[in-house]
Amino acid sequence: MFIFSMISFSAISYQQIHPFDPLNPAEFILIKTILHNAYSTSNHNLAFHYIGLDEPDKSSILSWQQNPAANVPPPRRALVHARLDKQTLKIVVDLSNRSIASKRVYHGFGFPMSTLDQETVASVLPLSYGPFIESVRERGLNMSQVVCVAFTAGWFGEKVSERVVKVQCFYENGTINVFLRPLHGITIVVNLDDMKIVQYFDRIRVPVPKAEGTEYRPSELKPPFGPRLNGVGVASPNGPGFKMDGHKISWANWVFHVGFDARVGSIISLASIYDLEEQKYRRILYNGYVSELFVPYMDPTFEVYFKTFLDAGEYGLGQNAASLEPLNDCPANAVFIDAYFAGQDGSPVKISNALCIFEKHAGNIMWRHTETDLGDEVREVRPDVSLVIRMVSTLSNYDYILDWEFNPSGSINVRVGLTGILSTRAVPYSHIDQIKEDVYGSLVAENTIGTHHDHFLNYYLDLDVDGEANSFLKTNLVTKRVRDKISPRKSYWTVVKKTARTESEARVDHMAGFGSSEYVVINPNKETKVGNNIGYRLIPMSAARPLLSDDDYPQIRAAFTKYKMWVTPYNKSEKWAGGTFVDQSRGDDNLAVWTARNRKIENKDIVLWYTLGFHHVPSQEDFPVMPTLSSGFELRPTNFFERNPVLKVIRPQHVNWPNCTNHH
Ligand SMILES: *[C@@H]1O[C@H](CO)[C@@H](O)[C@H](O)[C@H]1NC(C)=O
Ligand SMILES: *[C@@H]1O[C@H](CO)[C@@H](O)[C@H](O)[C@H]1NC(C)=O
Ligand SMILES: *[C@@H]1O[C@H](CO)[C@@H](O)[C@H](O)[C@H]1NC(C)=O
Ligand SMILES: *[C@@H]1O[C@H](CO)[C@@H](O)[C@H](O)[C@H]1NC(C)=O
Ligand SMILES: [Cu+2]
Repeated sequence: MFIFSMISFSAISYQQIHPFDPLNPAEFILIKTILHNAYSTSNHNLAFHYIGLDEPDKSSILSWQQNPAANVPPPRRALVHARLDKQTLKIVVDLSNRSIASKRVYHGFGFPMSTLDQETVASVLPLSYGPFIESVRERGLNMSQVVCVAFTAGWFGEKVSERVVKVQCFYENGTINVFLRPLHGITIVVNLDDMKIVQYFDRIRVPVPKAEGTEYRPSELKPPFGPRLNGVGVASPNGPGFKMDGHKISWANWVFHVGFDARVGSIISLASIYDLEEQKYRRILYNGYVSELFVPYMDPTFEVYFKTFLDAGEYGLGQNAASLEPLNDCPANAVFIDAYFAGQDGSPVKISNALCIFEKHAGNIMWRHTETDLGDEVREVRPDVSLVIRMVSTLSNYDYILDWEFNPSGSINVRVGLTGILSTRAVPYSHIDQIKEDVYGSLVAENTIGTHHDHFLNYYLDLDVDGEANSFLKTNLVTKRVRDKISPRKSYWTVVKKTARTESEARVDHMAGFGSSEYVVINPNKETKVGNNIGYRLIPMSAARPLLSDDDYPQIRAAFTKYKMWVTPYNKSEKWAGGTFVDQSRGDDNLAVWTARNRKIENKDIVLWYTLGFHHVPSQEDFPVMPTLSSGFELRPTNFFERNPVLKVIRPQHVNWPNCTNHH
C-alpha cells in the first residue's frame, strides 16, 4: 500500500477525458490506493466487487456539453462496492481531488456482484475436499478430469443468509464441452466470506453423459464437413466510415459515446443525429445499456431450483466480456476497443478487443421505388449501411451477443443473440419413450436433458427526444364501426392517443397491444411544422412474458420482467432494474418497488425500461453448441423529422478490385 501512494498520478488529465469515459487503468490504481490507505491499516480483509464510473449529474453533463472545449468537465467520480470484514461498503471516490466523497456500510439485503477471483477459488475447493473426492471415486471417475463451477444461490425465503455460492462439477475426459457432462446430484455450498465448504450433498447417482458428440472444435470433429461458405471482402476505399475520438464516435449523421462498465457492459451515451434541414445535431438517447439479465431455469428439484440468475448484478456482463476474434466475431473492417475492470484487489484487468465497431453492409435496401405508371419507368434505390457496436458476454455456459446498430434513417436497432452451451442435467434415458417422470426439459441427446429456461434482458433507455422533458404516449389502434351507412364498409381502425401521467399508467403488459398499439416517447414541447409532436417509438421484435407465479421468490427478485415497458422519472440512483445488491437479494429494491411510488412522469425527464424476453425450450439443434437465436427492438423516429431524413443520402461508392486475382 505504501508504494502505491508514492506513484504520481499527474498523468491523468481530466481535460482530455470525456465525462462518460470508462475508468482507465491509472484511475483504478488511484482508487485502489485511496481505499487501501483508508481501510487497510491493520489486517482488514478488503475486496473490491465493483468499481465503475459514478455518472456525473445530468445537468452538469449537459451544460458541459454545450461547449466541451471551453467548459471544465464535471468532477470525475467512481462508485465502489466493496466487502470489508463481512460488511458491504458503498463508497464514492472523487478522483479529481483524490479523496473519499462518501462512504457507508450497507445493511440491507443482498450482496455485491461476485468477483472472478472468488468464483475461481470457490470452484477449486471441492477438488481437495475429502467427501467430494470419495464421491468421484465411487463413480469410477478420474479426479484430474473434474472441473467445478460456482453458481449464485438466489434467495428462497430463508431468514438468515450468509454469502454463499453453490458449486457443481463437470467431467472433461475426452471433451472440452464440460457443461454437457454434469456430475448431476452433487452440490457443494461454499461460504464466500470464509471461503470454505459449509454443506455437501451427494444425492443422486446418474452416469455422466458420454463425451462423444459434445465437441465443437473442428480438430475433434470427424468428416464430412460443410457447407463451405463463400467469403466476401468488405472494403472501405475512403478509410473507415466513422471517426473515433477516444470513446466518442461520429459516423454518417450520428454522434455518440461508447462506454464500458464491469456490470452492464457497453453503454451508449449522448447519441444525437444531424438534421440536414435544421443543420444541427438533435438529441435522442442520453444513456442506454442492459440494466439486468434474468435467467431462471424451470427445474424445481434440489440440484437446479436455485438457478435463477441475475447475470448483470451477480456476475457482471462487462467483467465477463469475451475478447472478440477479428474476422469472425466482427468483420474485417471492424475497429476494436480494449476494456478494463477492477479485479478483487482493485488492480485494473484488461479485456482485449472487448468491443468492436464496424460498418455493416448487410445488403439491405434503405428505401426504393419503381414508378411504372409513367410509360418510362423511374427507379430510385438506396442501399443501406449501418454502424454496429458489438460486445459478447460469456456467462458460464451461455454467450450473449449484444449489438447496438445505428442507421442513417435515425433508427437504432438493438439486437441480442443467444448462443453457447445449454445448461443440462444427466438422466438415465436414451429415448423419450423411457421417460415417465417430469424431467423439466427436452432430451437433446442420449442421457442429456436441456433444461427449460428463460432469458429476460432489461434495457435502460434514457431517451431525451430533442431535450429532457418528454412524455410517454400510447398510441392505440381501435376498431370503429361505420355509422350512418356512409359507405358499404362496416369497419375501419383509428388512432387513440393517451399520454401516461404516472408510472402505473405507463406500464405495458407483455401481450398488450401486440399488433394494435405503438409506444412513443414524445417531446410535448416541440412540434413539427405541421404540428405533430416530435417523438421516437420503441418497436418490439418479439414477446415473451414471465410464466413464474408472482409470489415465487425468483419472480419477486426479478419483478422487472412483469411488464415489457416501464417508465420512471429520471433518478441517478435508479440504474439497475434488479436493484443494486442483487446477489441473494430479496426483491425489496428494484424497478417494481421504485415504481410503486407512482410518480408523475408527464413532461418530465423520463427513462424507458424495456424488457426483452425469450422462452427457451431446448431442441436437438442446440446440442452440442447452439446456433445463434436473435431478437431485439427498434427505436425509430416518429415525427421527429419533417420528412424522410435519408431522402438526399449519397450512395456509397462502388468498389472495384481490378488487380484482384485471388479467385478460387
Ligand atoms: C476417459 O476417456 C477414455 C477415452 O474415451 C476412456 O477410455 C476412459 O475409460 C475414461 N476414463 C474415465 C475414468 O472416465
Ligand atoms: C486421469 O487423468 C490424467 C490426465 O488428466 C491421466 O494422466 C491419468 O492417467 C488418468 N488416470 C486414470 C486412472 O485414468
Ligand atoms: C431516487 O431513487 C432512490 C431509490 O429509489 C430514492 O431513495 C430517492 O429518494 C430518489 N430520489 C428522488 C429525488 O426521487
Ligand atoms: C492495379 O492495376 C493498375 C492498372 O492495371 C496498375 O496501374 C496498378 O499499379 C495496380 N495496382 C497494384 C496495387 O497492383
Ligand atoms: Cu437459452
